Amino acid sequence: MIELHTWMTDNGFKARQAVEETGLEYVLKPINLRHKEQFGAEFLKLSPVHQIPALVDSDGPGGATVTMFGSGSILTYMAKKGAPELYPEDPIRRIAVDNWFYWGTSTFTPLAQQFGHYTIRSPEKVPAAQKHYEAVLLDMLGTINKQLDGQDYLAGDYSIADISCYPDIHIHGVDDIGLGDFPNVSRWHDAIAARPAVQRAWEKF
Ligand SMILES: N[C@@H](CCC(=O)N[C@@H](CS)C(=O)NCC(=O)O)C(=O)O
Repeated sequence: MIELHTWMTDNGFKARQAVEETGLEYVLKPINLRHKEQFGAEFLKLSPVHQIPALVDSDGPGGATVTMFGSGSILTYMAKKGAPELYPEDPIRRIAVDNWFYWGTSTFTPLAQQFGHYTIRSPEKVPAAQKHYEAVLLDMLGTINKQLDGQDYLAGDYSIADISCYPDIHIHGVDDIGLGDFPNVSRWHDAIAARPAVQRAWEKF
C-alpha cells in the first residue's frame, strides 16, 4: 500500500500528480501545514526535515517498506514503479529529462516560492524583494517559453520534468503573473491541466 503524506502546496501537488499518473491505489494522509502538523513526531519519522510531501510504500523493492520525502525522490520513485514513460530509461532521453527535472526541483520552485512569499503572502512588504523575485520569475517563464518553442513538453514526451514545473506555473504563472506574454507556456500549461491524473491530483481535501 502506498501512503502519500501531503498538503495542498506546489511540492505536494507534484507528488500527488506523479502518484495519480501511475494509476496505483494510494491513501492520502493530509498533513495540515497551517496547523503545523509537519512537526508531529510520527510525521518527522518519515520526513526529518519537517516538510511535505512524504511517501510510504509497503511494497517497495524486494517487498520492503520504504519511506521517502521530497518531491524529487517521490517523482523518480513513482515513475520507475508505475509510470516508466515519465522517466525514460534510455540514457540520452533521461539526461534531457534530468536537466529540466532537477532545474524544476532545485531552482524554479524554490525561486517561485520566494516570489509567492514576498508578493502574495508576506504581510510585511519589502519592495526590493518583490521587485527582485518578480523579475526572477518573469525571467524563468521566458526561459521555459523558449524551451517550449516548437516542442510540446520540456524534455521530449510528457515527463517528471514537466510535473516538477507545473504546480508553480499553475499557481504563480496563471493566477498571479498571467501567461499572456508566454504563449508556449500557456499552451503547455493547458495541455497538462487537461490530463485526468492532474485534475484528480488537484482536488481539494
Ligand atoms: N525539496 C522539497 C521541498 C519541500 C517543501 O518545501 N515543503 C514545504 C511545502 S511546499 C513544507 O512542507 N514546508 C513546511 C516546513 O518547512 O515546515 C521538495 O521538492 O518537495
